[in-house]
Amino acid sequence: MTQKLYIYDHCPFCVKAEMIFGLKNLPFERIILLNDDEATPIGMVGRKSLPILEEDGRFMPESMDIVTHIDQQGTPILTGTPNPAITEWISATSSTLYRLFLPRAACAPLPEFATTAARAYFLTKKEASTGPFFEILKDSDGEIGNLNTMLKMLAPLIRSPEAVNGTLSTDDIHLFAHLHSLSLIRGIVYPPAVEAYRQTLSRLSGVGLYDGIAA
Ligand SMILES: N[C@@H](CCC(=O)N[C@@H](CS)C(=O)NCC(=O)O)C(=O)O
Repeated sequence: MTQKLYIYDHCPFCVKAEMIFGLKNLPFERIILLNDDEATPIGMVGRKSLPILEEDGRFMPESMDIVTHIDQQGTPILTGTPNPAITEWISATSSTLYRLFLPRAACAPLPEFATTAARAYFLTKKEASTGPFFEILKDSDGEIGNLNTMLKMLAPLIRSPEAVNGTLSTDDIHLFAHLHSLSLIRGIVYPPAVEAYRQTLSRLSGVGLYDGIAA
């Protein structure tokens, strides 16, 4: 049985679902939808939201439901206890991260934006909540500086480059997805422990970082 995962490349929730396949070395078919394709996800699960897992003709939405479901195939690997400090760090950095991330994603050479209509759909939808991307991009040095300060606080929380708390847990799914989005932002400085962690998790999960296209 080949499991199909419908995703957008830039989507942090989709990264979470992809990670569990890579971490467990399980094969899956990676299907990237155009961002303005509403019919496909709505036809599958009744709403336009990815990721969606297709298994035996059945469809499962919700990234962490997919992670749990796939982790339960064979021997589970996300056995570590989460650390509330990681959740706090993620939530303290989320709004700045996504404010800086969305305008950069809108310009990035990603397959979900392969048509002008798909890219315009994303831009229009996201600008409606963030305000004009032009304003965000005009002056992001201060916010990048704040994220760099926060990364210095993350470094001592990383117990091992292979698992933030020493043993793989759902914290690794959430934290790496967050760092994956961050990798699209140029000017971010990774302390050595954070750099070792994000490179190792990228290798172990098979999810590439955006360093090469950071803007
Ligand atoms: N709770 C959902 C959230 C998924 C989600 O928000 N996906 C976004 C992409 S990052 C989406 O599909 N949005 C549709 C749209 O913006 O058109 C999950 O964890 O899977």
